[in-house]
Amino acid sequence: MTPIQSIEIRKISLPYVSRFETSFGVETIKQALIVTIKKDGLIAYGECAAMAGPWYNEETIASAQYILNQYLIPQLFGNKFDSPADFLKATDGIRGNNMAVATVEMALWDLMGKVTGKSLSQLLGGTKSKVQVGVSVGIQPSIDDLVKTVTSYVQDGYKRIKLKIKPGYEVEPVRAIRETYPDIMLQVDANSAFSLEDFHTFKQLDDFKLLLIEQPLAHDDILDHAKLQKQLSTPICLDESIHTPQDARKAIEIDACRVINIKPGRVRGLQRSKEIHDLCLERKIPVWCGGMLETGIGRAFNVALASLPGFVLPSDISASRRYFKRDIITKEFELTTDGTLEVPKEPGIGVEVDKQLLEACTISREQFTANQFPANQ
Ligand code: OSB
Ligand code: MG
Repeated sequence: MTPIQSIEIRKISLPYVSRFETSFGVETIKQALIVTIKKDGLIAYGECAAMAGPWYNEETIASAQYILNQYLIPQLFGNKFDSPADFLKATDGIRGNNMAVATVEMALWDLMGKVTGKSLSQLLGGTKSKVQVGVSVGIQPSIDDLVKTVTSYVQDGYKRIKLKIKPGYEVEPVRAIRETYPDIMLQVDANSAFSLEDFHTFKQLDDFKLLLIEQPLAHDDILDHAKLQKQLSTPICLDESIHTPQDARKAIEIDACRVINIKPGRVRGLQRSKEIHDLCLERKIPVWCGGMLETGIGRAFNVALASLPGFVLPSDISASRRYFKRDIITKEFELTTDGTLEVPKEPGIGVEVDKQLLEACTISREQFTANQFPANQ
């Protein structure tokens, strides 16, 4: 590959259409890093999944920015990587910081798609032209509000609903939605807010025909999840606890989960996402693609990933308008009548970035060029 011309990291800020409350806090504005890599007249994009603060995992926008500036960008200019896999290999010495690494790894996948004229789905071995999706519903001020919110999503055409739960807000919300929608695909996500002492709550949730219970216990635990899974018939799905294919293997081996949520940012990018997918397919563990309330750029990567055959459960990838008044891509993701999103067919991420809007929501930027790293040339 010829060398990279320039890299830009911008911080963006884009208000959500509605507040999003989870067991760890409330989000009202999407803040993210968008990376652009220029090479041979092509522009490739990456979106960092880290949140503003270390609530979901240990990374933050600022920590990712630091790792990008200090380690990843110098490495990019120092090497002529032929593939995202080469880049990933070169980051072996960097422990953790998966979301920072994934930002560049994914931009390199976009670049590879644009260089070869192939869509991301094609490059990854996707088999589906549309992907089944659901909506993740934040904690609501009251059960009434919850029923109204869920109803509006059901009317939009969503076929699977995920309810965020926290201690004191679990059984009643689930009961209310089950009573209103006896047959809808329903699941819950605790974002690690409970412990084994809350066993009784999970025993109650076990009676509501839930598709799965996502990350009920600690973010760094798999042992207690295995203890809980043994006593529940509802599958446990791990999100926060899985950072690597090895984590996935260990969790499956001790039966800590029967489903895995794959988020490319959390697991260091698309290569590792695919490895976890392949492992789960082999072990007959269903997977689905999680979301981090991404902009259309991050969403395009998630949709491509979800087109792989093992993604048999609906993913947390909703239409653009569920998140933003106006998404930063020219053709927004829209929900089809069968509750799916179409997989882009154009090269790379297959969506065009609305440069004007991207510019308008940019609050700071840094530009890097090869001649800033003379030691690497
Ligand atoms: O746990 O899945 C999660 C958003 C931010 C952080 C963590 C999670 C989520 C979601 C949103 O559930 C899913 C989406 O992007 O629509
Ligand atoms: Mg989750």
